[in-house]
Amino acid sequence: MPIPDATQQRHAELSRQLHHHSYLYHGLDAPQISDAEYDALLRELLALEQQYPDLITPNSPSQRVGSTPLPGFRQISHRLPMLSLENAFSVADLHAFDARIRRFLASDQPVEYLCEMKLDGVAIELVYHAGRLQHASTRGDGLVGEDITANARTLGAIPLQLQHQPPAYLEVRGEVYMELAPFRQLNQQRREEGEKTFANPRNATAGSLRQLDPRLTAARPLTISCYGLGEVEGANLPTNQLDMLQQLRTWGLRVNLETVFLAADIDQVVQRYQQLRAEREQLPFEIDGMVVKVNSFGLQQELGEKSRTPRWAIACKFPPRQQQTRVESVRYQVGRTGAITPVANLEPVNVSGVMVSSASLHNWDEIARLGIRIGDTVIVERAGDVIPDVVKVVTEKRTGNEQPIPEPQFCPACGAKVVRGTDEVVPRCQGLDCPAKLREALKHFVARGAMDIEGLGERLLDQLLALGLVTSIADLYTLNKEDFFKLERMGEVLAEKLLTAINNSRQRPLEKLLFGLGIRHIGAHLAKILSRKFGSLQHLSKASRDELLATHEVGPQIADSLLTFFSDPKNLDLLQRLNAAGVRPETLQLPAGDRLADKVFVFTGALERFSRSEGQQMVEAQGARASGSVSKKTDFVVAGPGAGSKLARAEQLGITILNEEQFLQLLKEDES
Ligand code: JCF
Repeated sequence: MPIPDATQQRHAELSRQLHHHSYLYHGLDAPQISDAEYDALLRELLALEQQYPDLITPNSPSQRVGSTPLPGFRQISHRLPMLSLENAFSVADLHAFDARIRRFLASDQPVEYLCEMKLDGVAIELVYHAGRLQHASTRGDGLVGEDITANARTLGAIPLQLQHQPPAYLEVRGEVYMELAPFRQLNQQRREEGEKTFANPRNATAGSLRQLDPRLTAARPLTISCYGLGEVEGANLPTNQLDMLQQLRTWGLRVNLETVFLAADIDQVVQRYQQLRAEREQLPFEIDGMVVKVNSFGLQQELGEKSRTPRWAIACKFPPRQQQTRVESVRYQVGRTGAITPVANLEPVNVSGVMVSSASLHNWDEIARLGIRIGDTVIVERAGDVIPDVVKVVTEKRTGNEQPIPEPQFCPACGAKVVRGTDEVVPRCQGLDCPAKLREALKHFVARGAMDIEGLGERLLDQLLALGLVTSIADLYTLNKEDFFKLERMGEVLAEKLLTAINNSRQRPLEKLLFGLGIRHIGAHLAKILSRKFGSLQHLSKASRDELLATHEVGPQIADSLLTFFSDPKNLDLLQRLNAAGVRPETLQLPAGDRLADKVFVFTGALERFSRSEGQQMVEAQGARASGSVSKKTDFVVAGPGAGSKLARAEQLGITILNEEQFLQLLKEDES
């Protein structure tokens, strides 16, 4: 289908604007438009590309969402080896580094160094042809890495298009990493959905970049900071490291420029190192040291390289945030789903400024892997997550009196039997009225992201539980002022506030309630998908396994979890009680016939009665979806004049084809 000139121009203009605003946001941390305005531009671009798929290029701003999964990663050779850095571990090592350099240069002048934070992530190389992203690869062994181009394209912080006269050919190196707050959030979400958590942000980053399905990478909060060059053609390069970093930023690449420090001599390097060690605890991301580079490219060239490391740079590592301490005992924590997690009670120890007195042992596989016993001396480490980890047992310190960590047979909170399924790594409490499960379920229910009952924190919940005022989630909605007055330090104003907050939660959207119920594997994201599709708890609770499985992103594990939840009389009773207490989430009105629910529509050709995005809104309002391409999964193709390849493909596959008139008629019938 020929693309009208005006459309092509508009598409180019939208691409330009989106690339530019992405650069302002990610590259400069200085957005000039709101997220909503950005989304509006992006949606307009997506609509054009849906109409004219030929507009889609690999570097279109639309491609951030991730393309289709890969069968595997190809290998890519780096034109110039990606060097690693030699390590220094002390101030003495830094002085030795400086002395070696001055000896090599036969110089008695001080050498100027650039100090950068050493980010703890994954090193990658980006290749740009004429300013357009061509390839991205991991460092690998330094000579050959893996082609992660499709995944790299999903990172907002990696420009798809460079700005301001980029070179004809540019290889740039940087560190991909994840900040601590999104890392903790990601782990929290994985815990909620019953998935394994990541040990630290670096593992989370590596795991995210190695996804074969780029759409999964797109959902991970990754960013990058660039720090070096590979081969470059067609540009006059700056003459030192600092100016080079500045140049990279001008081209649109993300550089942590604010944290680099230009040191006039090695003494200033040492000062900066001490300073950074202290600042480390306050940073929003993990660093494991400081990189020191001879600033002048001329001197760098003179110094050259050893086999795999440059002579002109060194990584001065920070001591790991580890300490030795002793496991005094083990306690068992009961989670919302009854999962019992072993936690080590430690002899309190200061780990680089933070007192640590317990560490999660995660599960019995982990206990077996580490071989931990009660009484053992262990190394604990703070590795990004809030709770520290035990990294190893100091077996040399064993006395012979250490005791194995027993797997509980009964729930520590309610005494009910616990059961560990064949493929599970933790036992679960089977008690129907376990107070620990109830406590965690309540905490989850009232939390932000769920029913968001402000002010009702852990301390108040514990008192409500202790006084027997709440024995089920539904009891929250029958509390009155007198009940609250029984709690410590409760006054008129606070009681009123809490009652209002509880009352306000009665009308939360369905997705919040569904998430708040804490059904296994149903995190916030799936709760949204399910509430869009089914519209009400009634519909969802009556859905068959096939109907559930026909839902976008719902697999057997999730379908079975929902079926189990809705077949338990206790849960049905809870829903009944919530309903009786006036908890009536806003629900979407699904058409009576429901014929269009989850059907897939493709719009093609020049539509005259409505725009593509209006068409999309119309079908989504009826629980259906719009897609950009025709496949076996397509139910209807709505074709306007001039429809081409998509129409042909639909005919080939025997898909129902509608003109605009027929489409509008279909929607109308469904509403009646
Ligand atoms: O932040 C880092 N992890 C980092 C690694 C920073 C640098 O400036 C590096 C590096 C690895 C090699 N520079 C080289 C040459």
